[in-house]
Order: sequence, then C-alpha cells, then structure tokens
Amino acid sequence: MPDLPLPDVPGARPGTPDLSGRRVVVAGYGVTGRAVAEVLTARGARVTTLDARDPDADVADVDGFAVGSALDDVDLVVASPGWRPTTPVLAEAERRGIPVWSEVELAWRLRADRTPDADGTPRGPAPWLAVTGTNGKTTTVGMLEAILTAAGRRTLAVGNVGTPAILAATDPDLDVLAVELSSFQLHHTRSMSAQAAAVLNVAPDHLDWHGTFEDYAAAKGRIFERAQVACIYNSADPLTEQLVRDADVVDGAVAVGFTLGIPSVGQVGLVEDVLVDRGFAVLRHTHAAELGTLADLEHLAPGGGEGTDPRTGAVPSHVVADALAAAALALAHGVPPAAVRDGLRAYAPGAHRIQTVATVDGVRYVDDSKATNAHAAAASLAALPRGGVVWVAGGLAKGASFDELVRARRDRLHAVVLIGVDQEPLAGALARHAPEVPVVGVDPDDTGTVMTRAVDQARRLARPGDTVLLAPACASMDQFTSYAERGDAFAAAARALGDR
Ligand code: UMA
Repeated sequence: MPDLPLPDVPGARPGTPDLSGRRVVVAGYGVTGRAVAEVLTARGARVTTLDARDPDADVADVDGFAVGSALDDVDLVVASPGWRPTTPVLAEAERRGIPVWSEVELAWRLRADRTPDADGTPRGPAPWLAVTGTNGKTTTVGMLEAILTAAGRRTLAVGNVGTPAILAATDPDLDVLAVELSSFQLHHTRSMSAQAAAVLNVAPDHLDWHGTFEDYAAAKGRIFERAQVACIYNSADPLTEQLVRDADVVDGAVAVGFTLGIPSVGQVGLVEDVLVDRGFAVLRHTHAAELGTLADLEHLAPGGGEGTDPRTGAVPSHVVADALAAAALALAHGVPPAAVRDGLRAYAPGAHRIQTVATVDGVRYVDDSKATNAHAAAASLAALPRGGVVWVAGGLAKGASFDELVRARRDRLHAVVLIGVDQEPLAGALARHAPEVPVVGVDPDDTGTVMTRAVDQARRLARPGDTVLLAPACASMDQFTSYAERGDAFAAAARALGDR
C-alpha cells in the first residue's frame, strides 16, 4: 500500500497528515464511519460517505462509485471494518494507488498530545495497549481497563468493543488506551506502534472476509509490528508465538507468554491458585511476583463446576487466560501488581458473555450470544457439566466447519436446537459426530419469533438440572441485527417461560 501522498501538518509529529481541503472517501456510515467523518470534517477534509444500507450516507450505490470518474481526485479512502478488500471501491482504490486505511490507522496518525502536567511539562500522546485474538478480546480489554483504572490511570476500552478508537485517540485527557482490534481493523493498519500488544489465540474465523486462514492469521500478527515494550503471546498456542517472531519490533521489546501452568522466566502464569509474574518483575530470574488469586476471578465463574479445567477450578480456563494477558499488558505499561488484583476483582463482564438470564423449573438459561464462532462456543460448552446442555446454536456460518467443535464437545450435549437460515453446516457435523444427540431445527421463516420458538423447543428437551445454552458458534446477521439483539431475544424468551 502506498504512503499517503499528502504533506504532514507543519510542526506536528511526523506522519500526521494535513487533511485540510483533501478529498476523503469514508466507506461505511455505521459506528466507525460516522466517527471518522466527524473527525475528518473537523480537520477540514472534504468527505464523501458511502453506505449501501444507510440512507444518511452521501452515496448508496457503493459499487457504482468504483466505476467512472468518482475516484479521480480522491486522496484517501478510510474503510470500515465490515468492508472486504475485494469490495469494488476498495479494490479500485488499491489499483489506482489511492491509500486505503482503517479507522485505526487514521486514529493512530491523528493522536492528540495529552494535556500537559500541572507544572506545564508537555506529554506526548497516550500509549496504546492493544489486544487481538479470535476469542476473549472483549473480556481482556475490559479487564485491562479495570486494572488501569485501579492504578489511577484515565483510560477507556475502545476499538472493536464498540467505541471507535479515533474518538479516544483524539481525546487529550486519556492517559492510556485499551484497544481491542479485529482482524478486519488490522488488515488496513500500517503504522501503529503499540506500547504492548497481545494475540490471545488464533482459530479459523472470518474466512469469508480474509479468503484464507493464513491471511487471517497474518492480519492478527500485524498487531505486534513496531511494539515498543512487550509482545504478549499464548504459550498454549504456538501460532501466537510465531507471530511475535515474525514481527519487526522496537529494539528492546520483549516477548512474554501467558500460561495456565507454572510460568518460566519470561512468562506470567499460575502457581496453584496464584496468578504470578515472571515476565516483568525485577527479580523474575529467582522469584515469581504475586498478582492475585483465582478467588479474585470467582465472580466470573458461571457455576456448574464440573467440566472446568482442574488447574483453574470453578473459573473457566479461558477467563484465567484472559486475566493473565490483561495483567501482562498492564505490567508492560508499568502498573503495580496490586492494581492487577484490584482491577480483576472490580471487573464486571458485559452482557451476552456466559450470562445466566433465567432459571425456570430447575433449568438454567445462559446467554453466550457473543460466541460467534466455533472456538468460542467450544470454550463455553467446556465450562458446563457433561451431558447436561441443551445447546441452542446456528446462524451465519461464515464458511466455517463445525466438525472439530462437535467432536470435542459432544459429551456435553443432551440435545441441540438449531436456528439460522442455513442449518446444514451444523446439522451435518452433528449427524457425523454426535448421531445419538437429538437435534431439533427451528423453521427460519418467521424471523420475528425464531428465538421464542427455539427457547420453547429447548424447554421441552431440558430436564431439571440441565443448562440451556445459547452459544451459536455463528454470526447473527441472518436473522438478527447483532449478537446483542439475538441475546436479548433469548433472555426475553427465557424469562417469559417463568411468567407462564
Ligand atoms: N456496508 C456497506 N457495504 C459493505 C459492508 C458494509 O455499505 O460491503 C455498510 C453497512 O451498511 C454499515 C457500514 O458499512 O452501515 C459499516 O459497517 P461495519 O460492518 O464496518 O460496522 P461498524 O458499524 O462500523 O462497526 C464496526 C465493527 N463491525 C464489524 O467489524 C463488522 C464493530 O464490531 C465495532 O464495534 C465498531 O466498528 C467500532 O470499532 C462488531 C463486530 O461484529 C462488534 N466485530 C467483529 C467480531 O467481533 O467478530 C469483527
């Protein structure tokens, strides 16, 4: 991708583009595009917004825009995450040598200097602590935000979690940002240099967007490029460590692994029930510094107990892994260990992440609508008792295969209720690997009542003591506007059972 052929703002940090009077196309007018358009307009750019579905955008015929002269005098295209690189306008911009940036790239380049100290000492822009991974990103940035807050830092969890990074990057009153980055956002990001970055895990996802698993993994790996202090990887996932090795980092940046085992030097991990640091502590060669205990995470245990990892007891192992990754990022930033403990204790998970929404006739209804791929659904099922789950699954499969998921977790399943317009990918995997498990498909035709009918089927199949788990392993957009709406519909239907 060519560099932006625009001069820098005179006197500003090198790389800060002077956008005044420049013509910028903002592809997408959703959460990202609206924030981008606002920031660009405030800097004097001439902005054209494209969106096939939002009537407020300047151009609705987004494919037609790629044809003819519309791109002739365009200086820059800023692509929303949902826009695949093969979309005609992005492909045509690349062909013509017009830079295509993610909102994250723009945010990094437009970072504001922080408000000077009380004595007037200037402070540069807030450092970024960045997180990616197929699963656990949102939990990890939430924990990171809680730890940084416990350490007295003014911070926000931003990026894929919901608040566009550009809004926080241009705010001079934040000390440090906890940035969740999706592979989509990383694909068009070129110059970000995080203070510390983490890849939590890499499993096949979003293959319809990236084309191949290799391209998806490479996009994730971009998060480590130019890392300043530390690259955090998952010691149980060799690909994440490989991505660190492949990255070009700032001299002196270290690689630190997180592990659910006893950590070696250069890792954070668990010694019995204690979370410890042997990655950053000054005495790491001889001692492990205590960060907290599993008891500090007990409020994040879903209950049920059986089936969880013996190393982490009632707390799901992926929650402990996320906590260790968040701790490592915070330590790289320089917070004291006590803030890790206080932050983890204070962290409250968001909705739709393994959340018990109702208990009716001895059956627990758990909303994990955020499990939008097979890897996340596998983690969710693993935390529940064997043979005790009525699994509500299905949706937009995104080209994924479910064979491994069903093979690995069939022991959890008492029954399955399938939702979604195309139920074949999951139904096929269930038929191949769990033929003994009853499967009921919910007719997709009446979208408005799909979840009520799914929950009703689940209620018929569940026995007292069972858990009805919504962990779809698929995206929601075939029948819902978002995973949040899907989870809300599940919760409402489950609660309504109690009112009958
Ligand atoms: N659009 C088109 N043509 C296209 C694609 C999209 O016109 O080919 C339009 C859509 O109508 C939409 C707009 O472009 O109005 C922008 O769409 P978008 O899908 O890029 O979404 P945003 O509203 O900008 O939200 C994005 C992220 N969405 C995606 O990555 C799909 C949000 O992550 C993120 O919170 C937000 O930016 C702020 O950073 C959501 C997500 O599903 C939660 N992320 C994926 C995930 O977590 O698995 C990666």
